[in-house]
Amino acid sequence: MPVNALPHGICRDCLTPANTASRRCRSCGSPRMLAHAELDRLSLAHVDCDAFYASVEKRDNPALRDRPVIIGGGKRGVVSTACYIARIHGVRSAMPMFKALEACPEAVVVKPDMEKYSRVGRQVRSMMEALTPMVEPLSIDEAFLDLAGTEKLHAARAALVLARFARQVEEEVGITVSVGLSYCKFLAKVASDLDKPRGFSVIGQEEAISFLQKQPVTLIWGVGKAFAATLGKDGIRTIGQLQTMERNELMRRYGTMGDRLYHLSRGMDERGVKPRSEAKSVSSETTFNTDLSRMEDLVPVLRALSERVSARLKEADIAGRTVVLKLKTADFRLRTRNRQLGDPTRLADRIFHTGLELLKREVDGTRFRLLGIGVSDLTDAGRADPQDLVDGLSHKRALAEGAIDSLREKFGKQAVETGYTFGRSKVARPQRDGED
Ligand code: DCP
Ligand code: MG
Repeated sequence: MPVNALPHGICRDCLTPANTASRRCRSCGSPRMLAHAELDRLSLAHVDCDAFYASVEKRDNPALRDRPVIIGGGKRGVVSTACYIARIHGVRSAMPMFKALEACPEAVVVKPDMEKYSRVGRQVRSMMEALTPMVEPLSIDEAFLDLAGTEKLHAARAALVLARFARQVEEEVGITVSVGLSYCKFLAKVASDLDKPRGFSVIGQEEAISFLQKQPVTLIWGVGKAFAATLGKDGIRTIGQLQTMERNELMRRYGTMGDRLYHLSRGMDERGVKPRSEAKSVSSETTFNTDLSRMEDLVPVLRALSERVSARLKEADIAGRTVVLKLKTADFRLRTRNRQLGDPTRLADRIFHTGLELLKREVDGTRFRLLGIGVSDLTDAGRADPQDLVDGLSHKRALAEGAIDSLREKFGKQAVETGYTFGRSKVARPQRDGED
């Protein structure tokens, strides 16, 4: 059924309910109508600011409004983001600046002002939190919101609350957002991207399967380039193909990832919105059976713990900027050492090598009963481990780590051991593990 023939609608400009199939709002004449048969029932949303850094700069300098604007440069020489005018010319995030300027020579380049963007990001977030405590930020400019159960409070259904919110952000903050509304996280996030900028897309239960059928496998969370290539080798390119495969078959081929493919391809996603105010750090530690003092005994433990921390960061799609090493001596004295990185990381290799540097200074014959490693200063993973910043060698390591991750995804955790954990000595085997 075409969207504009459906009954439950709202005008996104004047917020008047529209129960007709009209293309334009009867009240204000706006063509920005939102209509969907399930509009009354859906309450899980993903909100993402449009061309975030660029929009903030345009807001603060109206002379830039109609110009192609690129945020980036600085020491890394890559594009952080480009406004939608610059995107028409092919400019994209993470593109080297020289390429971006080849594509769009008339672009105005603005250096990023992170402090300002964080401030604006926090302002938008607090406006979300005024709607519901169920806000799960994913990064500086995006979050999931679960508005279930807030209809009474707002005297309005979720769709209207969100349309009002989008308008309020424009008026009070001076930037635009795109909203995706659905019944689950996966499709809410997909929806917010469908109609950017200033978008509002709805994916209901009814059309989920048919919508997904035509989409490429890369739409699925966790299917990156490497994994898509693996699927491609098996002849699987669309989500529709996954929809025809049995769960057992997918799990046999791709392990736990297969399970995810099975469920998400069918629009089944049970993950709830988790407000993430609590997590300040991600760490993993272990108490040894026997106290350890030698580098060769401690290093494999550090490696294994770094991998565990990294796995959890990757799982949660976050990264940390400060690496923290924790040691407890045989006489229960606690030592914590930390080092701040230039950019947040979620790579086991960077966590491990930073931890190793810190560990080297502590190993002087002292006997230790506990070793822990973690990261704090958590951020979203988007800005983690920029490829051009890491030196050539560690860039290779990062690529290798990506390859290891996809092998593990395919064959299970035990499939790949690195030189450091391989043959880890019995004495270092943890007696008790802890995480927080
Ligand atoms: N960012 C960055 N480097 C990247 C990706 C993003 O520095 N490789 C920064 C700049 C973006 C902000 O994070 O403005 C938000 O990221 P998004 O992926 O949401 O991108 P935008 O908000 O810029 O654009 P869109 O309208 O596609 O959401
Ligand atoms: Mg954005």
